[in-house]
Amino acid sequence: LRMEADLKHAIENDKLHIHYQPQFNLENDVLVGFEALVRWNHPAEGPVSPGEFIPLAEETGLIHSLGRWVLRQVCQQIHSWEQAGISVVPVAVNVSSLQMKKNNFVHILEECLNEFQITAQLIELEITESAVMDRLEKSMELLSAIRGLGVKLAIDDFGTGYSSLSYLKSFPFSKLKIDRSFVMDLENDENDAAIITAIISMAKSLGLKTIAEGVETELQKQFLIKHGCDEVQGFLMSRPLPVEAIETNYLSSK
Ligand code: G
Ligand code: G
Ligand code: MN
Ligand code: NA
Repeated sequence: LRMEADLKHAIENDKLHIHYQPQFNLENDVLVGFEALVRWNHPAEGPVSPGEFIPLAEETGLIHSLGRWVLRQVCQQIHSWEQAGISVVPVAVNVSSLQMKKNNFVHILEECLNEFQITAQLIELEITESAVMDRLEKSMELLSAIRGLGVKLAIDDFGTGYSSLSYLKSFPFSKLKIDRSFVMDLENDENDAAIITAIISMAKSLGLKTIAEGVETELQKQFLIKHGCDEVQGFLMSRPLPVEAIETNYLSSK
């Protein structure tokens, strides 16, 4: 109860912040995007993991105001980079299935884009398989509306849910994120290696880009290159970093 009140306070008083994790093209190591990951430094408890406070936010309904805060924060950041003449890459934002279930989601998204005059192509939403598969018809409507704004869509944590390929094909996704759990054991587990190669070739035939997350070793990276994965994200390249470090290490003026 205490944590719930504290989280609410943090959302309402801009006490959360965002770390950005770089994403790279596997062919040429060029920076292609960032994933926005929310962080909470509790005044008494210290850093609380999103693995803890996102579920809390989902249980308490705070996920709607938190999700909106993250989206606004990211749009504001992109706006401020553009104002400063910095070359910007697209930023991927995680969306909870509960946010998608609220019927004002597209409106909130549109509002954020307008408020900060963001080119829609600079925002990508990461949506989990299960969020889509749970309610196919509603999802199709919603995802089409989002795509209609020009915002890109990626399937997060792919391989952990139960996606039907025929539906995957009909939804307007442009990217598929191969879940970290398959990448992790790639070197020791033949099944995981086989699953990854299958996902990549399936994605290719469906016209989807692939990004592997949780890449921690050079061997994993080489495996992904060999099998035609498009992009990578993981500790091998960079941890999620605060804005200042992102600006110093990855961004430059036009
Ligand atoms: O950042 P970290 O690696 O600890 O993230 C843990 C989990 O929290 C991941 O599943 C990630 O998708 C989720 N997460 C991080 N930031 C956000 C966010 O802004 N919104 C939602 N819904 N989930 C997030
Ligand atoms: O569910 P989602 O894919 O959004 O979760 C992203 C989470 O993965 C974040 O918590 C992020 O900090 C974490 N992460 C990113 N790269 C790596 C990595 O290379 N190794 C591990 N163990 N975690 C990672
Ligand atoms: Mn994600
Ligand atoms: Na993921």
